[in-house]
Amino acid sequence: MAIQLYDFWRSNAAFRVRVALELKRMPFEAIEIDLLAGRQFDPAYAEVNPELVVPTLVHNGDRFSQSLAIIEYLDHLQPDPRLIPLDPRERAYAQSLALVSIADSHPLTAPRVRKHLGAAFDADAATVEAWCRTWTSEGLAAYERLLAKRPAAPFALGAAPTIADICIAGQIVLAELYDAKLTPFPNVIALGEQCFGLAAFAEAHPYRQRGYAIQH
Ligand SMILES: N[C@@H](CCC(=O)N[C@@H](CS)C(=O)NCC(=O)O)C(=O)O
Repeated sequence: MAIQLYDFWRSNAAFRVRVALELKRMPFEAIEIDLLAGRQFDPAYAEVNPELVVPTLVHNGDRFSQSLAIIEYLDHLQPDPRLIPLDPRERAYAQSLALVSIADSHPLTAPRVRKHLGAAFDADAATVEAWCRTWTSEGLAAYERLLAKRPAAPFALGAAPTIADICIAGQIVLAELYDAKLTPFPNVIALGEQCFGLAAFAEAHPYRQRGYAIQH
């Protein structure tokens, strides 16, 4: 089963897919698209993903984008462990947690947004960092309130990690990248310890990627 992943060490959306592939023990070839160097705008990559973002997953010649859709496809290919539950209520809950980061918080800190803040509003690097810290912290605060309502046991939906944990772990990674404080969010910290205690999460962390080692 040949899988390629257009990937970048710093990409939070790619992190989600890396964790899913690791949890499912599905080998893949990573192809780096250096977002910091603007390689997502290369015409060759526009052919691969017309949205000009990573990740893109290629399986047997078919291309898939959007981390949530990719993970649903991986659940179809390799249902064990399932990352998006089949039970309708649990499925809705898992996806509602996932979308706090995927749809509401993380997009506000994407490279295209950071670039636009500088180009259109003269925001300097420190202002852009502060912007990213604010929206990352807002996402973490939402997760903290949600986890207080339904405590993790030990993962968000129970015994095993799902898409919800992947996205909350991704939000923790964003906090590291933007130096956002985690201390106000004890439920998030506890869940993060469970997640990054697993090799699949630890291996997928941005700082463990080859591209990070090369650029630092
Ligand atoms: N909702 C998308 C997010 C895709 C996305 O925005 N990816 C970022 C990296 S995390 C990207 O490639 N951004 C390029 C840019 O903003 O120019 C997903 O979950 O896959």
